[in-house]
Amino acid sequence: HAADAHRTDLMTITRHVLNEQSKYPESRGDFTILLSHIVLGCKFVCSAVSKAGLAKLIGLAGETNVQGEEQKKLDVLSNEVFVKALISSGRTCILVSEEDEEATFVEPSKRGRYIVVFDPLDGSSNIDCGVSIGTIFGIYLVKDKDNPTLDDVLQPGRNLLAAGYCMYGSSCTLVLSTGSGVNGFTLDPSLGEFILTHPDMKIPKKGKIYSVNEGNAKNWDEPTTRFVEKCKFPTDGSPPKSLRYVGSMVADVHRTLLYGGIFLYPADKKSPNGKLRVLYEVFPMSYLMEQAGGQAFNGKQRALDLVPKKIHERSPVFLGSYDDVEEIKALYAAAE
Ligand code: AHM
Ligand code: MG
Repeated sequence: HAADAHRTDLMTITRHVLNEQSKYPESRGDFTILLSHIVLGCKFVCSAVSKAGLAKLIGLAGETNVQGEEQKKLDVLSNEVFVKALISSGRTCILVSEEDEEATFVEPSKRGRYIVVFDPLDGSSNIDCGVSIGTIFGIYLVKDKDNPTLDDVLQPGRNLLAAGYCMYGSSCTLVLSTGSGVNGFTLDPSLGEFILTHPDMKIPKKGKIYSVNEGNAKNWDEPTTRFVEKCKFPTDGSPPKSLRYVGSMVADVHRTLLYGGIFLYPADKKSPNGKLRVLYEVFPMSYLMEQAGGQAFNGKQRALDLVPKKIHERSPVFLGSYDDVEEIKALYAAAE
C-alpha cells in the first residue's frame, strides 16, 4: 500500500540532500556534512526553546538562576552552538552571525569552502512569551579557500548556494532550498530526524493576507501607505485582505509561503533602510520565495540583486506571492 510505503520509507533531510547532490558529479559530500551540522544546531535550539521555561534558560545574559548558576540567554546560547557546530564541520571558512559584530574567519586547519550567514534565533521579542521563533541561514561558496576575505561574504543574494530557516513553533519545521525548489521537513522528536513533509513547496500566485507592523504607519513612505490602504479598502471589487503579524520573520514568512500573501518590512522615516538585515534575513527569505515561485523586492530592485557593503546592513523588503509583489512594485514605479 502507498500508505505503508509512506510510513516505512522515510525521506530524511540527509537522504534528500544526498539525492539532490548526486546530480552533481563533482559533489564530494561536503555540502551534506555542512547541512548536517546546521541541522544539529536547529535540533539543539528546538530542544532548548521547548525547555526554556523549565530550565530557566530565559533571562538576561549574565543573570543567575535559583541555583546561583550563570544563565545564558537563549539567543546567546543558540549562537554558541551554531558557531561551534559550523566550525567543527570542517566545511566552513567564514561565518557571519547576527549575534557577532565581526565575521568569524575559521582557522586554516578547520577550513572548508562554505560561508554561512545566519541569525541563530530570530524574533527575540517573542522568546519570553513562547511565540514561534526561528533560525535563518544562507550558504555561499568562497572564491579561494586559502584566502577568504570579506568580499566573499558581500555577495548579492542571487549567488546563494542554499538558504533555509527552521521554525520553532507548534512543531519544528525546517524549510530548505539548494536552488532547485523548496522543501519542508518536520522534526519527528521520537526519531530526532527531520522528515520530508512538504515536498516542492509553491507559494500561491496571489494571496489574501498582508503582514506588516502597522504601528509604524505614521512614518511610512507613499507607496507602502497606498499599498496597505488598498489591502484594507480595495477599489477593484476584490474583498479586503486579512492582516496577520507575528513579529517573528520566520513565522510570518512561513505562513506567507504556505497560505500566500505578502510580508513587508518597509523603510520608514525613522529607519530609512527598514529593520531587517540583508545577509541573514532578507537574502535567505527572498531566495526561498523566488524558489517557491514568489518574488522579493526591496523598494528599488529585485531584493537578491542588492550588493551589501557591510555585513550587518539593513534593507526594506516586500516578499511573497507573485501578484502581490507585482502590485507593490507598480506603486514604487509610479512614485518615481
Ligand atoms: P530581532 O533580530 O531583534 O529578533 O528582530 C528581527 C525581527 C523579525 O523576526 C521580525 O520580522 C521583525 O523583527 C519584527 O520587527 P517589529 O517588532 O519592528 O515589527
Ligand atoms: Mg534577527
